[in-house]
Amino acid sequence: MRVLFLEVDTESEWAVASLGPGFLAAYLRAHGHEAALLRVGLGTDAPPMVAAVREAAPDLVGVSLTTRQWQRARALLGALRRESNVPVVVGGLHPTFSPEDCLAAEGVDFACLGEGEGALLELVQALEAGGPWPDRPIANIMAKGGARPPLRPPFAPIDALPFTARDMLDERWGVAHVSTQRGCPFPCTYCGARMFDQLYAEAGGPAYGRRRSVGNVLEELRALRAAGPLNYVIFLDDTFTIHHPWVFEFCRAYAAEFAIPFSLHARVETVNERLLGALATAGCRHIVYGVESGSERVRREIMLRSATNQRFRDVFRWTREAGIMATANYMMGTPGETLAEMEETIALHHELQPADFGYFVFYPYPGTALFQTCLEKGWLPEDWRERPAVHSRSILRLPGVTPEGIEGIYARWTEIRITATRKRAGNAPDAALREAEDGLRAHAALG
Ligand code: B12
Ligand code: SF4
Repeated sequence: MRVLFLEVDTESEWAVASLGPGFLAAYLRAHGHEAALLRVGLGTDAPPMVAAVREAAPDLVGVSLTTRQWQRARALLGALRRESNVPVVVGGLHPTFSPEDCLAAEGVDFACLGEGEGALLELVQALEAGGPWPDRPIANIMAKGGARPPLRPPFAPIDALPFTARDMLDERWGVAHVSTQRGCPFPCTYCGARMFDQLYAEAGGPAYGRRRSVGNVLEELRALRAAGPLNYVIFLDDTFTIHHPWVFEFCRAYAAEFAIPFSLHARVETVNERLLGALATAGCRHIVYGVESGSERVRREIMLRSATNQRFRDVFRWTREAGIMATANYMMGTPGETLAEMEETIALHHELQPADFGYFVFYPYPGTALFQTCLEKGWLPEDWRERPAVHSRSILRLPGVTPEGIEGIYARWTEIRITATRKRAGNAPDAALREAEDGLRAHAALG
């Protein structure tokens, strides 16, 4: 069977395509099926997208969706259904936690809840055989009008998964995106990623968290180098530094074979000076840390993150001293956070002095604990499903804080970003600087 994955872009700049289909395509191909990618760039309207799908003549269309991608995908899939009856399955974070919403939309036939490899293969096999049949539910696959399906156990052993199908990711410049683990054990209340862990925990089966062996990861990197060029590796794991024995083993083995710089995501509680030193020696050049708030109260009481501000100061200093660039990500407008506490985040940023930073207005992702709070307290507007999931404006009606107040803080961050860019640009000509600043403001407005 031929499966066509649509990548529904929501960003104006180029970004790697979703990782999920990279894994799914590899698994389908290993079982004798065909898979291809169609990227629906921002400039592509429904008619050319529909024409491209028809030309590819798939037997099934698959779409990986975050909440941000869902709105555009819904319009595109509706347009596709008006021209073609090809079955459509959606999967990923958004369909997992909003399957009913997805299935209520025109043009969506199936939603995959949780991990997709085994489920999609079984769906493909059932479609080939003339199904699927209402009396034979496929674990993880919910059909339009159907009941919630049972969950299959997480894929095991994880090393048995075929390596990511690189042609599905649209990678460029010899930069490879590698995933070494699934799941995150932390309880952050705003985070969609950890909800997979909770979903599987509630189902009562084996835990969702798994990590590939160091040997298996290196084997994939060797294959990537052989297919070349391999200039940089981005580890996209939620928290690369969770299990120290694994990280040290990886550093030793990677350093012995590869002289290729790499980056990763970490949490300040999971690193120390020794670990950062080992990562730097192995080639780590960049770590992205979620700081989120400069208020210890907000982190502790609203986000369930207990690290102190001193821990952040120490870790950012150690990272710099190890010769690794640190990026900090900040969030503003979480439910219960005051404007004064949002100011504390700006103050902490000036202390941490990260090499780069990202700033986002809080959006309540379905499935998360904070989404539930917002729903129960009536802070979500009635039409929240119709509003774009962006990170430049708050969609919430929060007590004590106005959307304008949060927008004011967001604008401050944009100015801090512009000042930082100016400082970095040094003697660049005025016109080039103004162009860069306009670009930053436009990007900030998009969120
Ligand atoms: C890598 C990554 C990116 C990459 C690639 C995007 C991607 N979707 O892979 C980039 C850098 C582009 C990115 C950007 C953003 N991201 Co991001 N990203 C991640 C991250 C860290 C890892 C994803 C990953 O590696 N998955 C590995 C694969 C194997 O897992 P998977 O995606 O869940 O796929 C499995 C199943 O879901 C299922 N499945 C997935 N797709 C499909 C499709 C079909 C047809 C089927 C049947 C099954 C299926 O099968 C797969 C294999 O088992 C996740 C966190 C996480 N752990 O999910 C955040 C995450 C997905 N990102 C998130 C966000 C918010 C963003 C941004 C909005 C950030 C920002 N503020 O700018 C942007 C916007 C992206 C967009 N267009 O929507 C949120 C999404 C929350 C939500 N509910 O929507 C997450 C969950 C982070 C979080 N902590 O909350 N991101
Ligand atoms: S550490 Fe990161 S991935 Fe893990 S639950 Fe917190 S925000 Fe999510």
